[in-house]
Amino acid sequence: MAGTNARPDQELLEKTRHKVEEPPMFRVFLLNDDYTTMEFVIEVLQNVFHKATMDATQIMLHVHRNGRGLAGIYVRDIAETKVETVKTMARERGFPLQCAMEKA
Ligand code: TYC
Repeated sequence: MAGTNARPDQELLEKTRHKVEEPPMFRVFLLNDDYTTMEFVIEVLQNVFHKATMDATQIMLHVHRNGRGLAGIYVRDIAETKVETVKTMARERGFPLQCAMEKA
């Protein structure tokens, strides 16, 4: 029965294509505090968010001066894991560094 379908293949493909949606994205922020060292924040931005040293330094200084700063934008699962990783690393080192996520 191949080729007897009333709907042409191209039409099927186009209808399918419209159904593809991007996943919701989440912004992950670092928050400023008075006790976490600048070196540790840079280390977090390099190791967890894969920032180059200069970018990590700029983001850390932005957080220090403005209260919070964007570390990255990810799908929900990845964002949640980054937030947990930062909190665990900070706790292990005795720093109060806070990390939060919000829908982009
Ligand atoms: N404010 C901290 C200090 O002066 C540095 C700091 C920067 C802490 C960014 C947290 O997310 C942060 N040592």
